[in-house]
Amino acid sequence: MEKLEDLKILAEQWLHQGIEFVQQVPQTPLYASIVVLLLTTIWFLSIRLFRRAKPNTVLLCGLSGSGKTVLFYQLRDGSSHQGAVTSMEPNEDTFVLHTENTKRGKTKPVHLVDVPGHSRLKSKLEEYLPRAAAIVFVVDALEFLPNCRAASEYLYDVLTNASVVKNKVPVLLCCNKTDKVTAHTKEFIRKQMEKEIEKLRVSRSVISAADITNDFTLGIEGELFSFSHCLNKVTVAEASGLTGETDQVQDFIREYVKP
Ligand SMILES: Nc1nc2c(ncn2[C@@H]2O[C@H](COP(=O)(O)OP(=O)(O)OP(=O)(O)O)[C@@H](O)[C@H]2O)c(=O)[nH]1
Ligand SMILES: [Mg+2]
Repeated sequence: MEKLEDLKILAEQWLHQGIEFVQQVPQTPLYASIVVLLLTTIWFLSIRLFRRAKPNTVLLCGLSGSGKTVLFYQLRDGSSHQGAVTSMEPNEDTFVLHTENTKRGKTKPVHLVDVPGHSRLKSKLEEYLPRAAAIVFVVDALEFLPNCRAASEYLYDVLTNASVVKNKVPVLLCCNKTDKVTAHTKEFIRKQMEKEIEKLRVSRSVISAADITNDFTLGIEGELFSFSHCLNKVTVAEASGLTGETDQVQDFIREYVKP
């Protein structure tokens, strides 16, 4: 009888130990799976948020009269809205590029901002630069030589802007108005502007020595300036906003604002 009692106690002890074991063992994987589930959810959510936050702002900038407003309407509506006057306010809109309207499938809208070239509105450009995913710097290829210095100074300011350097914002040097045979080629414009920026680099470093701060210095010390020395990618293209030859501009926009 006593033996039977002992056996009963032993069985009860085993049962208790078994229950404790069963309670302990499955809990570890349970916690682990909850943590894994939570982490995966956070990961997926952050990917979604990150994707949504990706900038889609493209800036059109350059001297007054270079053809930014005409280009803006050409990209949006497929027409040039002839008779554009000097813009006094930034012109901005979010849209799917006109040539993509007929395409099936997803096309991400682009937030395009045409920043007037008037010198009084320069502060406006500084407001938009930190938000830019890409910059189209428009140059008048017809009236290029008389404007070469001013255009190079403007481009120098863009390329040395703190947020442009920090975010490595890609820049397209868009040689516009190539519908006219007298327009300069993009190679000529690139070389002339590199030479002009080289001069500015030297003169501005002298000014900087007198304690006027420049955001950043451009190029490689001891070497003649070339756009390929910039930390951000600078490419050159030809376009005609007036006749709608904007393929290279659209390709550039789509490279940085993925459909
Ligand atoms: N031939 C030719 N003329 C153009 C082209 N694009 C613009 N123009 C002309 O250039 C002039 C200036 O064009 P806008 O688009 O107003 O110039 P903008 O860069 O917006 O100038 P701001 O607003 O003052 O900064 C207009 O008379 C246009 O008709 C082009 O591709 N070819
Ligand atoms: Mg304009």
